[in-house]
Amino acid sequence: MENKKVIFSGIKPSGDLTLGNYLGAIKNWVKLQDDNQYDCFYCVVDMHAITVKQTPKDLRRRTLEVLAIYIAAGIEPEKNTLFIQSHVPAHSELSWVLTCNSYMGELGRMTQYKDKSAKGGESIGAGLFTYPVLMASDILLYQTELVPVGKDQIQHLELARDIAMRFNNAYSDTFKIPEGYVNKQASKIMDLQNPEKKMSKSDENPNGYILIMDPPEVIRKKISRAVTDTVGKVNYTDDQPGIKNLINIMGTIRGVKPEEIVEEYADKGYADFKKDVAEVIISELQPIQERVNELMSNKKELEEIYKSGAQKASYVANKTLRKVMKKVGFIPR
Ligand code: AQP
Repeated sequence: MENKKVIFSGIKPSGDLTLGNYLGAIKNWVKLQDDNQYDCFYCVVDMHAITVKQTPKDLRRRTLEVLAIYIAAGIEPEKNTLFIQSHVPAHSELSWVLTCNSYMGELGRMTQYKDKSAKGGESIGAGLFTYPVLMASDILLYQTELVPVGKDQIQHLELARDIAMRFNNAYSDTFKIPEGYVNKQASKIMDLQNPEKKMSKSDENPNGYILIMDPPEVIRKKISRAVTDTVGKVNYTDDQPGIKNLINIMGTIRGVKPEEIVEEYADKGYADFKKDVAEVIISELQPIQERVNELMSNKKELEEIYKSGAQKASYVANKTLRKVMKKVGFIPR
């Protein structure tokens, strides 16, 4: 345990999880666990979810469902620390200290803030602006070395690094400087209706995403409706972004390179290709869905997992927090 590198990652329960979350994040985590060289902390970041308005009942269900999906996808609670962010108060405590060590300018440059605030008009929550600092706190509390993320989160990770280095320079070495870990082929799964934009769980058009819990007939329908092009040939190129995205999806699930798929479908049309893509997704997701439903029907098992996870996480997080508080000049409790 002592010599293992620390990994931290999380997903916010702001909507039902998509295939993008699964292939860009969770599937990677499972692989990392099998490497057996890492000490992994996987969190359901419910405090991030409330940066946009949530219905409390849905947030409660989704928080547990995200945890159930982690476990169903193969992340073993015995080998990893699985917990809910709001159960470890150190996250919000460190976040305040780091907010006071961050600049308006750097936070204002975050693309996700710019995108989301552009849609928000007059009533943009301040949490949307400061959320990358909370994410930095999540990562830095565990002396994380590696953060498996999709491409969309790289900018936030860079910010976490900047904040950590600034703090270390001002107060002496406190935080490890984290690195990103991106799975190239699944780094950005795109929207099925608009393949120029990433697949997102909070999208208004449900045809743009596949949910991890979507039933087979819905998956078939969504894939058959996915936007393609008029070329009519399965090529892996930026000129055919819809097809490229479907190749990435199929390739990531099957663990094969895009070129192999292009070769396989050289003599086939889009209809055949799409049919197979749908079936590959369905066979990947079906066992996960069954296990999620099992876990959600008996919450006791989940409760034991998140409670013991929060205890383990708090122990590690509080060690870092105590150092930080001492260094900035707070009186020890
Ligand atoms: N389309 C995607 N392709 C690859 N990876 C993705 N991730 C999200 N979408 C894709 C990765 O999933 C992890 C958790 O993300 P998150 O839910 O905490 O935040 P997000 O990136 O903002 O995800 P969404 O689905 O777009 O949520 P909303 O719509 O609520 O903002 C991260 O590792 C992310 O890279």
